[in-house]
Amino acid sequence: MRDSLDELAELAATAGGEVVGEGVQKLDTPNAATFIGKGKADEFGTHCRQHNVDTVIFDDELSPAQIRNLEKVFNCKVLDRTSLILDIFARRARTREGKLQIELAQLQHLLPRLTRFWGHLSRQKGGIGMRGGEGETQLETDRRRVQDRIARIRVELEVVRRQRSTQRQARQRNRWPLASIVGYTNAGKSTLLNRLTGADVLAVDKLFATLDPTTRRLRLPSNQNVLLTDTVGFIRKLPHGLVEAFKATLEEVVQADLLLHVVDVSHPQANEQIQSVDAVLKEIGADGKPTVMVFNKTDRLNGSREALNRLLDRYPHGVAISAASGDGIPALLAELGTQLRPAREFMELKVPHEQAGVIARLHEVGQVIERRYSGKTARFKVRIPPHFHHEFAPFIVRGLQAV
Ligand SMILES: Nc1nc2c(ncn2[C@@H]2O[C@H](COP(=O)(O)OP(=O)(O)OP(=O)(O)O)[C@@H](O)[C@H]2O)c(=O)[nH]1
Ligand SMILES: [Mg+2]
Repeated sequence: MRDSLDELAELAATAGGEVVGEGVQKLDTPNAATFIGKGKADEFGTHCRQHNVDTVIFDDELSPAQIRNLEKVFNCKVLDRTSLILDIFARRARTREGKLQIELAQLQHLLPRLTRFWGHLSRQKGGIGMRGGEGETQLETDRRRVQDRIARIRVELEVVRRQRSTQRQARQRNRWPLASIVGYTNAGKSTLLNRLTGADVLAVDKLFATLDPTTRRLRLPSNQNVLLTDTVGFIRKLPHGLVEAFKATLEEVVQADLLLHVVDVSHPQANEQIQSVDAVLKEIGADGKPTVMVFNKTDRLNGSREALNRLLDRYPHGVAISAASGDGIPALLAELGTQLRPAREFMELKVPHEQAGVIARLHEVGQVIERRYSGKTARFKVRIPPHFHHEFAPFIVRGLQAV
């Protein structure tokens, strides 16, 4: 409860709010009309008036009726956790696709509220919540127009997605294995991608710094190539609409051959964050994939490695690193190589020297373990992914055991 509230405060700050107070109430069942009890609501109302509060945010999802009733008592805007997360996403989205997806999720979240209380919602201006451009005008329109907009976004998204899938198909012709970096927001995913590939992805101490996926090629010391994608961070109680909206980003995760699950081990809630990430992975159908657990930020442990050791007991193949300092990166690369290896065939090839293209291709897609030149041909012992088999079939001397 405490940590969830701390996180909510951090989310509010991320959305540009200043937190001036907070409160908790234990109830067996939420009050149907006001979520919290009447007395507590009045108490909050007084506090709001005294401190000129303009927004109250609840760490749960509220019904449209609860929001309306609470706004009457507080005499200020009331948001739930879902609207707050949507708001942050709306501020961060950069690509056309990202923007469309978030607007869609926001409109869908607002629609039931618009249906009955749009007059009330139209009062909302500025601050945290729906904002800017299309969003603000939507609040002043009727339900019909919101629905029309939703329909138009769906069509546009379909077009953008088709383009993306063409790009993906082009990449798949290359058939390098795909690895996705997943993890709780702020765990250090982008820092890791930057560290491993020299990418230039924004990595800052903010929740949801990354929304749009970035993919870079990583060449392992074992000469294996892998396409590494940095993805949107996960969070507990991720609004369901957002999971839907981010299917495109998360498609990279669903298609991945391997997941790197980055955990901030210096965070007191590391275990809960792992569970939240696993829950989202399950929800999008990406559970059960080969996964390398990456225990990040070891530089912040200050000698107290107890929590880390417990995690390493639980995940024996986990790797402890500091993406910031580079500590443990060689071990991580080795583990990635091991995890990807089963997807490779070991074979011996004989290629005439004049087939320079074939030799170049071999180095590009395969891992050359041994090379010998004799007369007109070059002999290679290589490990290549099975789907390249046909390209080199004419040159195979013998297939060795898969290792
Ligand atoms: N001390 C320390 N800080 C780190 C390490 N890795 C990342 N950070 C910091 O943690 C913060 C978040 O890092 P990001 O790489 O943006 O995290 P992310 O997982 O991509 O976060 P989102 O995209 O917001 O979900 C940044 O301030 C990083 O500098 C690490 O190994 N050690
Ligand atoms: Mg990031």
